[in-house]
Parts: sequence; structure tokens; C-alpha cells
Amino acid sequence: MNKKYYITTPIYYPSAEFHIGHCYTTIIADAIARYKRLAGYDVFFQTGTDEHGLKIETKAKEKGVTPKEYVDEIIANAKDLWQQLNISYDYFIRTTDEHHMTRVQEIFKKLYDKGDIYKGEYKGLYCVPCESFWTESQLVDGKCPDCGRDVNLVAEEAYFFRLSKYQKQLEDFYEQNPDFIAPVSRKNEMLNNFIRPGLEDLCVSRTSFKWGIPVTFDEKHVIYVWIDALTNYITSLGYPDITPEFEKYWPADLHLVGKEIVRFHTIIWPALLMALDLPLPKKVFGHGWLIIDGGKISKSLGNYKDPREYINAYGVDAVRYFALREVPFGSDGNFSESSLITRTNADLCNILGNLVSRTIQMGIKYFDGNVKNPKVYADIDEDLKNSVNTLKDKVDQKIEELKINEALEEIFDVLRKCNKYIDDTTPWVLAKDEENKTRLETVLYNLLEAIRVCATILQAFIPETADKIFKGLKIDNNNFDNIYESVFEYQLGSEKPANLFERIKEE
Ligand code: ME8
Repeated sequence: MNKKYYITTPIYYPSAEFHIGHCYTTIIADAIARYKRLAGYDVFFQTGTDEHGLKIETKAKEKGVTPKEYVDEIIANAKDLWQQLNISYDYFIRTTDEHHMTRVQEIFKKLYDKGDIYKGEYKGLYCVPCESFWTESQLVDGKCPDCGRDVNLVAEEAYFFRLSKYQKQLEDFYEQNPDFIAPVSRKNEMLNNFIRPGLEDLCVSRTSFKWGIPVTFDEKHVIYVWIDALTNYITSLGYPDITPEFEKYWPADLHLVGKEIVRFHTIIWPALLMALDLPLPKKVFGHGWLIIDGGKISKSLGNYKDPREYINAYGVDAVRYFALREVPFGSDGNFSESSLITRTNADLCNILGNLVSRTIQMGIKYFDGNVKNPKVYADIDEDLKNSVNTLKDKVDQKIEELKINEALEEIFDVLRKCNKYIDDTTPWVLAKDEENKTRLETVLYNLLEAIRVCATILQAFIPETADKIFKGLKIDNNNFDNIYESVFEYQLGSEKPANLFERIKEE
């Protein structure tokens, strides 16, 4: 039986079209999922949409459509976007799915019967665009700390989840599982700013709007945000039924989220799971934000383009590579079209594309496309081979630590070395003298092997490009099991393959 790996993205709000920030999390989750599949794991990769709430109800009303009609259109576009980005999700959950809704109702009832949900009155400061309640002390200049807009004082009858009851259990859990939250700075933030000062019970129902999952035993209430949203990670597996899928995949190995929802995933979600007597996810990683002109890319600010425009202009792997490589994973980073272009030209075009096309062309020109291993090595070859042979372990380690950008740096270091190896061994000089034929073949064979190994790993990150490389090398793609089984002879044919990336001119 293969080892399993369950990875999730947040379920995004379809209140507006998705932007590059949503692509960021989803591309990274996809690369990790693909990597684990190549490594032989039985992967379950889930993404989806979080469709209830006042904001969507209001937006739909403004547009003169039902909330469901409103979200359906956005979700069709989102699915098209994921397809164009080669996102290999196994399951797309919608919180309007019938089975999700009934399962959420059952979970709510279960918690109520247990006494962990009770009826009370909610008074709070509410930000409509962010769908968030804030305490007085969290406001910045009296406004919503996330978007800077006005908040309203709201009072209504509501159900509460006994979050406070789980304070000690959460602290103990953090203590015993030091790797639960990453990066570690976010863990300290949760402990010091939220848990230790004392957890308040959490409001989990609303009567002020209708667009939500009704509480079965008190129908004027709809279940509010977090019990509906967070449980997506288990309702998709059939919970509360203990299905074979649930038994196989739960607990999740990794919830990948943006830093602003770490709090919900590392406090509310574990507490809910504790209340349900379920095991907790192994890790929550809170990544940084992509920012534009110093501010967060935001639906409410509308400061973004449809990511499909970038895919159409520069190719899917330019966008994927940027998301994976540009920003140290965990930190905030700037996004601009010009940095996307610079990154594509510098790495994909100059380092990778150039290497692959030069090598294949030389194989065709000097050996009619047939290059095998003459097995006579010089020191300079051993050096390159050593970098190639240790690459997979280095990348494994980086992926384990979720240092995704550094994983790509390792691969591109090897590719850079290959280019330097060409400059140092000067195949075009070797080609002038028949006596150097064996040496020349060794050089080209080593390069082809290095490219093959890099492409095998790159399948996880830029799958379309990796496929093109395999086609250029005229070999089948591989998983990691036989990555270090050498090819006996490359038969490259006679046709020069198209360039992997054209240099982009910045206007
Ligand atoms: O919060 N940079 O949905 P949401 C990087 N429905 N990542 C970004 C980003 C940016 N500028 N903007 C968005 C929700 N993201 C809830 C989640 S989960 C049970 C419920 C990504 O549509 C990032 O992953 O506001 C962030 O956490 C998520 O989109 C927020 O998506």
C-alpha cells in the first residue's frame, strides 16, 4: 500500500473573479501534490469554493441574480483558470454541494448535542466586505484592520461554539507538536496574540441573512462562516460517515493557507476537531501575500487582471514558475508583470530553454541524433555528474521543509552548471577534430542525462515544459523510481525541436 498525502488549499470566496493571489496558493499546492505523486504517494489534493455569506448575497442582489447564479458564473471561470494552469486537483468542493450542506448540518447538531454549541446573543463590530467580526482593540483608527473600511455594531440572537473550553488543550497540542504551524513566527503570533490572552467563544450562526446552510433545529439561523467553511476538509471525505476515504486520507498532511487565515486554521479548526474527537491535521502552512504596488491584491480593491491574460501572453509555465520561484515561501513578495517577464527571461529562457536547445542541436549536428555513453570520464564530468546525482535528495529535503523556491533554486543551479560545462568543454572546438569524437560524445551524453534528470523533477513544477523536454529527448516521462537509471542511448532524431521559451520583450 502506498503512503497517502492529503493536501488542501483554502476554499476561496467566489465573490469576485479569482486573481493571481489565488493562483499563488493553488499553484504551490499543485506542485507539492505532483511532487508527492511522482514520489509514489497516494495523493488527495483538494481545492474549492466557499460560497455562502452576506457579501455574496449582497453582490448577487446588486446584479439582479440569485446567489447561486452569481457564484456559478465565477466558479465556471475559476475551473477554467485551474485547467489552464494545469492544476491537478483530485476534488473540487463547493459549499453549496448538497452533500456538504447536509454533512455540515449533522456536524452542527452533533456539537450542539454535545453541549459545545449553545444559544446566546451576539454583539459585535462587523465588516461587511471582509465578513469579519472585530473586537474594539483590533480596529485600526476605528476601522476594519483588513480593509480600512467602516464597521457596524450588530446585536442578534446567535449560536456559539465553546472555543474557550479548548484553550488548554490547544496550548498542550502546540507544545507537543512544534511543527504544526509553519513558519514558526506564525505559531508565536497565535500563541502570544490569541491563545494566551484567552479565547472567547465563537459565534457560529446568523439570523440577519439567508444565504447559508440552515440550522436544522432552529431554521431562522444559518450556519455562519467557519463551521460551514472549515469542515469542507472532512465533508469531502464523507464525514460524519466514517467512509473508507475518510479513514484513508484524514488527518490532512498539509493545509496550505494565506497568513490572514492561519488563525482560523490553527485555533478554530483544531478546536472543532477536538470537539468532534477527530485527529488534527499534521501541518498548517501560512504563506505570505503577493502584493501589488505595496498593497495586497484584493477583490475589494479591484487592483488586478484576470490571470488568464498572463497565461495567454507568456505561457502557463511562466506563471507557474514565477509563483513557485520568485518569493521565499512564507514571506510577502511583490508581483508585477515586469518581474514576471524578467524571471521568465532570466531562468526559463536563458538558463533552461537555451541549454535544452543547444544540447539537442549539438547531438543532432555532431552525432546524427544518436548519443550514447562512452564511459570515459574526466574530472569536470564527475563534478557535473555529482551535482546531478545529489539533486533529487536535495530537492526532496527542500520540499519536506516546504522551501519551494529553494527547491527550484537547486534545480536551476544544476542547469546553470550545465551551461557552464558547455562553456568549459567547448563542444564546438572538440567537434573540429575527429580524435576528440569520444570526448565530445561524453560531454553531450552527460548533458542529456543532466537534462533528463532535471526534467523528471521539473514535472512537478512546470509539467508542460517538462513534457516538451521529454519529447525533445524522444524519451518517455518517468516518475522518481527510476530517475537515476541511465538511458543507454539517446536517439534524438533529426529535427531541431522548437524553443521552449521565446525571449519576451518588455514594452
Ligand atoms: O479567505 N497573495 O477566501 P479568499 C497570496 N473563504 N495569496 C492570496 C492573496 C494574495 N494577495 N490573495 C488571496 C477565504 N490569496 C476563505 C477561506 S478556508 C476554509 C476559507 C489566497 O477568497 C490565500 O491562500 O479570501 C488566501 O488565504 C486565500 O487566497 C483567501 O481566499
